Amino acid sequence: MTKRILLIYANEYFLTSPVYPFGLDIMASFLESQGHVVEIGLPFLVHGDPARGLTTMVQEFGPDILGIGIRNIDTAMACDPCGTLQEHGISTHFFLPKIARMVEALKKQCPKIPVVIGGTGFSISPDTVLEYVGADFGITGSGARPMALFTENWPDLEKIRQIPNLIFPGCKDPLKKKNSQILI
Ligand code: B12
Repeated sequence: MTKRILLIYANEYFLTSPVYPFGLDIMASFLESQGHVVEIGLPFLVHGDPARGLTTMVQEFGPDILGIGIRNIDTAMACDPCGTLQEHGISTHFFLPKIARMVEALKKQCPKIPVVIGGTGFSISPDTVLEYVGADFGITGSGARPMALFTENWPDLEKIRQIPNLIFPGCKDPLKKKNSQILI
């Protein structure tokens, strides 16, 4: 059955140093080849308030499933003069608070749309990032095939929980977190 998937590039740094969403593009091509309708959304680009940017996109596109690509957790710089997180003598720009606010706004607007997160930023520390941003599911490593399985099987939770590399709140299977494929 054809489903509508909105893939969100949650990369605020994209505005400072533009980096194309290659990962989401690969996923979109694969999902389209399986007969689904996919759109890539850039909420940081279209709206000063990314949470409102996202909710507007959701209203316009009407997705069955929402995927969020988290490329960066922070700038990986310990002495960032514009750092938003200043602790233990370091200053870095921390990207997750705005992503958590996007998920919160979406959950208020459409609580039934499942939110799946992925991307290198997420895969660095899957449990912690999943909990921090409040998403329903996370897929570590390469996302195209697991996301297609998710799309095919949603909303059958029993089948969804068998998907390789997929985690969810309370998931206790350590293998799910170790199976990630190397990205490059
Ligand atoms: C190449 C690279 C760069 C190049 C990019 C060049 C270009 N034109 O694209 C340059 C040097 C410019 C760069 C800059 C930066 N980078 Co860089 N970069 C990388 C690197 C090595 C590869 C990224 C890549 O293109 N991967 C290939 C694509 C196809 O894969 P992908 O996007 O990850 O997508 C796959 C999966 O992640 C997953 N996926 C992705 N999205 C989603 C969404 C869902 C829903 C799902 C289920 C799955 C999923 O499926 C995709 C397909 O398989 C990674 C390390 C790595 N091994 O990934 C670091 C990495 C992403 N970069 C990092 C950082 C920090 C940065 C900078 C912030 C550094 C800085 N201070 O300037 C900037 C940010 C730039 C920006 N605008 O985002 C960190 C991020 C970690 C963190 N601490 O947050 C990484 C992980 C390196 C590291 N180990 O520290 N980077």
